[in-house]
Order: sequence, then C-alpha cells, then structure tokens
Amino acid sequence: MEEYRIIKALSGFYYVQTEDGVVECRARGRFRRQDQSPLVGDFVRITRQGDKGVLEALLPRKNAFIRPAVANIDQLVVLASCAIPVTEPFLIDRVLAIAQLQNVPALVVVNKDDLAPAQPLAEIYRRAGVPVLVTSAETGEGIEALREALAGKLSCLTGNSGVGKSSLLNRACPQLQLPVGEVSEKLGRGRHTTRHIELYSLGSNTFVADTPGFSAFDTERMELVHKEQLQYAFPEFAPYLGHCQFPDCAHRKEPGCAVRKALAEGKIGQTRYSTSRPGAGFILLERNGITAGQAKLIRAAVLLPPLLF
Ligand SMILES: Nc1nc2c(ncn2[C@@H]2O[C@H](COP(=O)(O)OP(=O)(O)OP(=O)(O)O)[C@@H](O)[C@H]2O)c(=O)[nH]1
Ligand SMILES: [Mg+2]
Ligand SMILES: [Zn+2]
Repeated sequence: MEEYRIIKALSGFYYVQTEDGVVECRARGRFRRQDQSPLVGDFVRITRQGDKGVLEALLPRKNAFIRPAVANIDQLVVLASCAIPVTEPFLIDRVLAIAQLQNVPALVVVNKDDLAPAQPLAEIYRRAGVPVLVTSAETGEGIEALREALAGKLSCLTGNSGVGKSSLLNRACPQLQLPVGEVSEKLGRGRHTTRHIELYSLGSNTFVADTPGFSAFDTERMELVHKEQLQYAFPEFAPYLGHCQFPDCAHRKEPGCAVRKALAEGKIGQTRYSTSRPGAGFILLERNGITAGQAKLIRAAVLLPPLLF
C-alpha cells in the first residue's frame, strides 16, 4: 500500500498527492462508522482503482484542528484586519489558545495596513509574546517577511472571511492565482470566496493551506477546553500562575490573584484577559463529569485531539 498526504477535501472526495500527480480518492465506509474524518494534511494509505484511489487507513497525527479542519501542521497563521471586515481580538485569542494547547506555533498577521493602521492590534500580540507581522496584500508591505516566516514549514492560514488570506497568498506566490472576493461594505464582512481547504506548495518544503474564512455561525460555536487548562492557553500568564493566594484561583474575583494584579499593572492585556474568562468563547470541561449538552458537542467534535479531553 502507498502512503501519501491529503492536499484537498471537497464534496466527500479526498485528493492525495502522489509521485505521479493528484489522485482523487473516496474513503472506506469504516471511517464514518469509526467516527474518523480524514483531514487535509493527513497522511493516508491508499489503494488504487484505475486512476482513482481508496483511502484505507489514516496514519497517526501530530496535531489536528476542527476549525480549520487540518492535521499535521507546523504553524498556524491567524490573519486579521483593522479595516473592514474588522477582526475582533477574541477571535484571534480563541484560535491562538487552541494552537497553544496543542503546542503548535502560531503567527498573527495583521493585513490591510494600507487601509487602516495595523499597529494597535499587532501591539496586543507582541506584548503577549506572539510573533506578529503587519502586511498589505495591496502594497506588498510585509510580504518578504511573510515568505520567510512560511519557508520550510507547512502552515495553515485562518481568519474571518475577507481579511485577505487568499490575496496575501497570491501576493506571496503569484502563480497560485487563488480566487479573491469583494467585501460587503454594508454587512462589514467577506463573501466566503474560498470554499474548501487546499494545501499549496510554495517551493522547497514549503506548504500552505488556504481555508474558508470563519462565518458568523462558526464564531458562535465554542471551543472545548479543560477548565484547568484554559489559563495555560495564554502564554503571557505563565509568570503569574502559581503565585495567587489560592492554589485553585480562577483569576476572577479571588483576593490575592497574581493574574489580576498583572492585568492591573498592564502586564497582561485587557482583551487577552477577557478572552481567558469562563464564558468568553470556551466550553469548559470539568475533570470528572460533563453535562449531556457537552457530551453531544463532544460527539459532534470527534476530531478534537486527545489533549483537549
Ligand atoms: N486594500 C487592501 N485590500 C485587500 C488586502 N487584502 C485583501 N484585500 C481585499 O479584500 C477582499 C477579500 O480578500 P480575500 O483574499 O478574498 O479574503 P479571504 O480572507 O481569502 O476571504 P474568504 O476566502 O472569504 O475567507 C478582496 O477584495 C481583496 O482585494 C489589503 O491588504 N489591502
Ligand atoms: Mg479566500
Ligand atoms: Zn488568580
């Protein structure tokens, strides 16, 4: 049997890169029965049937994400914009938190600097110790730095619809010619131009996945995180953890809280702290017991990596 990587998933078919081109595959029924969903980035075993193929098995993953649905990435690139469609910091924070809990390096890119100054948003993440680039797909600002940041890795771009994920990739690699869409000024959001996840080669050992932007529906959905783990999803909190008066401090209203003290002193950003609070976009799992509603969500989220349970 042959082992290859899935580079695209579309309408129930999986497209696998082989030495002699891309092969369209379908998955065996047992994947569905076992609640296993192959993802772009997965390594799979296939058998051939003429010029088509069949996915026979998924090889072990080093990481996996639900949104965007990708596996085995080296870096998550969170694209944001201060021009329409404006990216709310909590959206960035949620993606960064999930990456951090999976030990996947993240990069924040604030695009459209030609339309609205990107620095204030960029500064929030610089202060949190996250690598940040400021770019413009229009003027080419920051493109060389972006190319360098992508080199030699498999990166996945994510961000709300219309921030310029596809535009930026086109600018970094003009032969890609990815479709880009208009932004609706009236609604203040993108038009979901990119409809599927696909992995592109940008040269030696460099791959990047373009993904559909989050939709309003997506952003209402919550991420599942263990209650005690949430604080570790924010790396700049680390120096203060373990220094609160109460060992089980939730960093909310408890007296002697070192995290809140750092917040008051401006060492932790207000938006970062707000996202880390229970109820701000995460469903917090109790160690020994989950509610029926959570159990349903967990079944729906079969792709969640073991770390999050
Ligand atoms: N002025 C300016 N316009 C940009 C920039 N980046 C993207 N755009 C425009 O923003 C619109 C949306 O860009 P896309 O690249 O389609 O955005 P996307 O993030 O791929 O959106 P989805 O595929 O819907 O998730 C297009 O009209 C682009 O021309 C930029 O840096 N500056
Ligand atoms: Mg796009
Ligand atoms: Zn505390």
